[in-house]
Amino acid sequence: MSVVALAGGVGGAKLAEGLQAVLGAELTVIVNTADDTERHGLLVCADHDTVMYTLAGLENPEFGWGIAGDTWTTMHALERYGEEGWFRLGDQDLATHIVRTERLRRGERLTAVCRELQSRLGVRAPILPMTDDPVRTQVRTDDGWLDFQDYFVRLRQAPDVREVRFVGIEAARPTPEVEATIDAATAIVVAPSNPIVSVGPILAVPGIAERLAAARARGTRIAAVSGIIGGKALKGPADRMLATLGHEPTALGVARGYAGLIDTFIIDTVDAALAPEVEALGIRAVVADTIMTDDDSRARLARSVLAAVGGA
Ligand code: FO1
Repeated sequence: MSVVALAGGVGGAKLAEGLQAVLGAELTVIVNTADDTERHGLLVCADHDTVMYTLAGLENPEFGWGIAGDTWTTMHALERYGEEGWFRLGDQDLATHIVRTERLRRGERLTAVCRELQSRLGVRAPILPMTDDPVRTQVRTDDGWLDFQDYFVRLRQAPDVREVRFVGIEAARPTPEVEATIDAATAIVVAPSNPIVSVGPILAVPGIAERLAAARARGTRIAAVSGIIGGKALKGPADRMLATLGHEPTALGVARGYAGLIDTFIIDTVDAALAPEVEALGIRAVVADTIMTDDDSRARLARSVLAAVGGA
């Protein structure tokens, strides 16, 4: 087995953890890097780090991001110097960004640096940045364009999103590791991450969608899990974002966005009535309990997903 998961932040990390529990190193996660941000001179790879800490069993259960039990001493000291403190970096988390930034400055590739961090934390499944090139999500609100973390953290996702762009995407290239992993995949799983700003950037890296299509043409199954349940995102702004961008804020709306890419769509039991409309898109609908509250439910959903892609 060589299963590839495409993932963004917290929802993606939870399913990735369930998949890692079942598959170990037979899983590779390709993560969004368009949420990355520079803070206090350091590169923060938000989605990579959320997935890495989760797969290492270190994640902060209260937030879903950051490290459990982390402290904020350096953050408070930075604020004393007048630095902005709305994007909170814990003391242990800061060590990750210091090491990453230092090694990038020495000329190492982002992928190599991330792989080294993962291995130091004992993560079994490789986590690959979608690209080594800088890509940054920006959202247009009624007040103009904002950097993603400005919208997401500073403004707490309050403004309506009218448009989304991925700055730098045209020049970005998938890494050789991402290309080889997709080419060797026996199954591909799109995690229940925000389809627009978490999965969207991965699919927008020139060459990745074409590679996924080539894998599917060779018979590799591609399934996606809906992150929208009963018309609501479990976490984050995906439901409101879908609506203000002109999509239906339901699992069906997500399925429509993935039509042509996936062959199977996993919807929650509360959305079972949407199955015929999903199937009318030419996508097989699988109904499962998709809410992940603990390790057991993460592994259970992982097994349902693997069964749906013929991998279990
Ligand atoms: N999310 C927040 O809501 N508030 C924060 O202060 C915050 C800090 C942070 C630091 C490091 C990191 O890796 C992630 C962090 N996140 C924070 C999460 C992040 O903004 C989002 O979860 C993702 O970008 C959305 O997928």
